[in-house]
Amino acid sequence: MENAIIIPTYNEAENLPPLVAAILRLPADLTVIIVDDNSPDGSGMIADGLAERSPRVLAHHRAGKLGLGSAYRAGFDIALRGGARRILTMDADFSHHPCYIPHLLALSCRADIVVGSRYVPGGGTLHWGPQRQALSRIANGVARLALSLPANDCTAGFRCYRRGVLEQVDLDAIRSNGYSYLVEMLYRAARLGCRIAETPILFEDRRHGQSKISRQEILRAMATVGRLSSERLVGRGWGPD
Ligand SMILES: Nc1nc2c(ncn2[C@@H]2O[C@H](COP(=O)(O)OP(=O)(O)OP(=O)(O)O)[C@@H](O)[C@H]2O)c(=O)[nH]1
Ligand SMILES: [Mg+2]
Repeated sequence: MENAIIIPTYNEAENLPPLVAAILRLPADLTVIIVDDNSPDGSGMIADGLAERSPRVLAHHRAGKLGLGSAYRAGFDIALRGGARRILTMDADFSHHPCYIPHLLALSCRADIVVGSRYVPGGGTLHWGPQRQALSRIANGVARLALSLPANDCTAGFRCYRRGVLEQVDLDAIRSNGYSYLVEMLYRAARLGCRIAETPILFEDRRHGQSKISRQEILRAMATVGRLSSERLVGRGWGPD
């Protein structure tokens, strides 16, 4: 496979078929890797059906809801083993529109990681209330400043990684599992000197189904930023011996 796109799913039965169809229509050599966590709504069976109909779709099943970070990790392993040179990640709910994929791929000629970003000129969120907008902006601002991340949207899951990034970053050392996985991945890649570029996207509200973001998840993400920033200070010799 030349390029792989990892789609983690948990209860995305209504979104998955039209999303995969839209991706397969794109003029790009893409293999879709669906990582499903035994979704109660049958997304896993739908993924199997899609994989039966197209050799460009792979379905990977896990026993239960094991978290977004480890779902990416499982997908990365499959993509790397399959020889993919570029590995994308995206949500299954159409918040990340497939129309941006060719642009992410094109930009990855110039950068190690390309982020589909809400927070660069031309990007944004559609149909979000003021509370969610504020929460996302604050979380991003805190993560970016505390960790000196070279990106405006560090919690975005719409990304294109060059293969070398996933080979260089010690994936086993990433301790976060939920949404903070995205922050930790960017942090570790930036520390290794990876070049990060952003391209604007309009992030839409999910089409069907429910969000899996919980209050607990947000607290965990804040704790991750705290852990990484103290790791950074200790690394600079500012912490205890
Ligand atoms: N395999 C797997 N996928 C997950 C898990 N948690 C979330 N996902 C998927 O990860 C993607 C992002 O999750 P969402 O619930 O859409 O979170 P969000 O996009 O931040 O929030 P909303 O857009 O408001 O729903 C979706 O495709 C989910 O189905 C998990 O534990 N395992
Ligand atoms: Mg979503």
